[in-house]
Amino acid sequence: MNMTIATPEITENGLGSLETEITRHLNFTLGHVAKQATQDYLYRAAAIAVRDRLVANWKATQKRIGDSQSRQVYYLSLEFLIGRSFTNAVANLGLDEEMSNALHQYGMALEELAEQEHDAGLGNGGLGRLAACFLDSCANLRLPVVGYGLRYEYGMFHQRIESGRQVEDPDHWLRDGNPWEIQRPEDSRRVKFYGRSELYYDADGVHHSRWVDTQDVLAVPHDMPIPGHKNGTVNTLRLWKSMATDEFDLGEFNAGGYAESVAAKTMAEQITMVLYPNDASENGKELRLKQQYFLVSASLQDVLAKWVDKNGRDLSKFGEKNCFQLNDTHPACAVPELMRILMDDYAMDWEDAWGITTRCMAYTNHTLLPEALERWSVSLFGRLLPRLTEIIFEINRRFLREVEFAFPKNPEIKAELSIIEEGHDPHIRMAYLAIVGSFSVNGVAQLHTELLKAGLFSNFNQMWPEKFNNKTNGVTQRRWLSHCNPGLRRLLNEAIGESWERDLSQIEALLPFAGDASFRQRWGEVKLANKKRLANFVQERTGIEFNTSAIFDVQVKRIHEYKRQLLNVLHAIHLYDRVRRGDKEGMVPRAILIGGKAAPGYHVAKVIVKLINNVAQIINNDEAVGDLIKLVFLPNYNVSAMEIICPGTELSEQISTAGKEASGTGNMKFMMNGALTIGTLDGANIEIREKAGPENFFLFGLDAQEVSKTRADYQPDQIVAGDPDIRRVMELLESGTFNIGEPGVFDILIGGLRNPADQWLTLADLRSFIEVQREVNEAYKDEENWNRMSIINSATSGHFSSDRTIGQYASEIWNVNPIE
Ligand code: 26Q
Repeated sequence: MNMTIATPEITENGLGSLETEITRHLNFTLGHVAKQATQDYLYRAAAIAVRDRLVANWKATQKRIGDSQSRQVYYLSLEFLIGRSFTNAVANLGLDEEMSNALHQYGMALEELAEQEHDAGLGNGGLGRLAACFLDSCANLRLPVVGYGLRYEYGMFHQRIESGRQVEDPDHWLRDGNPWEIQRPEDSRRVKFYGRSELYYDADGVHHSRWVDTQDVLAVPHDMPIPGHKNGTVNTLRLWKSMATDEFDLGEFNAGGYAESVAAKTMAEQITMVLYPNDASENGKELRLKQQYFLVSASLQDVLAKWVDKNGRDLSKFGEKNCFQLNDTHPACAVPELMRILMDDYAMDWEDAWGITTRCMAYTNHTLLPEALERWSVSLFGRLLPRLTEIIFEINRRFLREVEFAFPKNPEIKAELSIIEEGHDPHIRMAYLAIVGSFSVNGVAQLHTELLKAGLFSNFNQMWPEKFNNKTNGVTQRRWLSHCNPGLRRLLNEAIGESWERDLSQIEALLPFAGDASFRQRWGEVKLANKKRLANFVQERTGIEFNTSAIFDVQVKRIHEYKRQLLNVLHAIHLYDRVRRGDKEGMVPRAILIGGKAAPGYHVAKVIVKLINNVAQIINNDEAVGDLIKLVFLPNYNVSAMEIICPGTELSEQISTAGKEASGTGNMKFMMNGALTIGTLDGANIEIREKAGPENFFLFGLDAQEVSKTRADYQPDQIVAGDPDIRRVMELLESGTFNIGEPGVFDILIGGLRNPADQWLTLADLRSFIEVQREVNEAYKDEENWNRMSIINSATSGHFSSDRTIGQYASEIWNVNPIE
């Protein structure tokens, strides 16, 4: 190894060159012999060296924000699906070259070292990744936004496939330490649980409530730096870890002996132990509610304590100077919790407290599935959070008076709109609580917002139309184009300059190049290189070889019935059936990739995973098929996998039942990287098609209105009987071709497809899907035109940058400006 260690040169921030600093951290911080550094130690030393560079900017950013009189924003989320941080930080600091050179001294390439980092998988899917993209954009736009979340010891589970079935393993991502976090015990907060609420009179004879006999848990913050792109800004993501208080063992837990009471601390420490892996259904577990309240209470106390440090106990301007964005209803306890703190800890009266609360809370909804709306049983809630429950009942009492006034002729509406769903086991409707307590309620794509206003929340929209607004999602082009697709980045920079990295609307300048034959060819070469990279990745993970001249046809997302991975499999079976019948004239080879995790308790989703694997097994091993069709289920789809997948994808499958996918964000990542979309008129697909132009988008299936109408009289058996292609697909499925020796394993899926009450109308869209897939096949043969369409998709993706989305949150909801 070439070990010329540079002479220590001190830069203006007091740090030596990266090379010097890496060596120093290897020797002193990590106590290692630098010359024998393993990849793992080298990664850690390099990461700490980068973190040191961030710290100066981090402090300066905090100071600038503190000195400004700006409103501050807090993004409250149970999930931040960050992925890796190393390359992101290096690129944002403009250190790529210096880092590459420094690592070269150790015989290591930057990309290779970056592989050492474990993904921070602190989220399920779209909602969690959106939070991470938003933080990136806030830092890029220099906005005073802090993320608040939980520091789960175990993130999203690791998925393995065994005999075609999903197996979950815990993800202990912190095992080797986390170089990106700084623990700040001095900012710890105390969070109360259980106990009871009691009334008392103060010295002036005024009565108040207080929450007593509680079991308290400590919240210890761990801060992660969120760097902006070459702009000196470093914002903060503050993640709370739960710890037992010192007196914890003195409570009711010391009935046993000393050792038993120390061991009882685990109750407190469990709160942030693990991320719940459900992404679309409420589960009503007490631990989940503890997590939600723990996040909310610690974060609100944190903000208030800092306010009091700076401004004293005058809270009259608190509402005007602070804003909390609630990422779905998961942190909706923030509404009653802020009321509690203002009234019980700061002796404010109800009206003033309510005025402040409703000035600073804003709620984002991410779902159209009624079964996914969070509800908590009043009895569970009341036991865990008695004082909050009282406050929620009072919020509801006052709200229902307003309802009565707004709808005098409709007495039933009170029960419909009540925050408390009555019945023998009453429940709290968290979405209603969030709407009543917020000044803004937004959906995440145009269609989604319209459907919310007309459907789930129509009565609220009638009462308060001014609250409702749309913020179509976006993704950060810095991770999802610049970082993950260096080949395309270089081509773009050469053609149109670098400004798109900070402002994606500039990518429109690419449009004229769609007409340039030599550019199209280079575009195609970059795509081919990315397909090779993806094919290698697939081969390493699954052993299956993709033919790089095949259409790379990809569907990666959580497994859910409404996302219709099943429809995709039915199409694969149809292609297989055609090949077996010898009907393969003009068929272009296809490499179909499907990936995603099923919630461990979601039985049907797990059977879908099994079906994909079994069908793949048959198709991939049939000699008659050869290279014409390959089908792969890619295990453990996550952020880092997507960074390899989306640059190599040519066809992006966005095939949900119309009216069910709130937005989708994978669709945007694929578009930026030049994939064409095959999709329904659902979520942000509609806006993608509008921007790209209908001629550059493969549309199929029923729209949301037609879906509603079709449900009334849906007869899937007739569809099967009347369509020979579909009949053969169902025959293959029903004859057990894909489950030899495993009788009945797919009955639940077959029964669903043939059920007139099938919510997802899979067979209703299959014919149209097959037709449009044929158009894809034909279009792909015209390589020039395919590349032209691909360029147009990238060139018109500017709207789907999270910078645009965050710009709209800042001006239309938060009322904040960049800190200069
Ligand atoms: C709720 C209660 C208990 C346990 C877990 C949950 C839970 C956790 C995560 C419920 C839902 C989620 C995640 C939802 C989600 O990711 N929704 C997606 O949000 C994206 C960003 O807005 C949209 O693009 C997708 O359309 C939407 O499905």
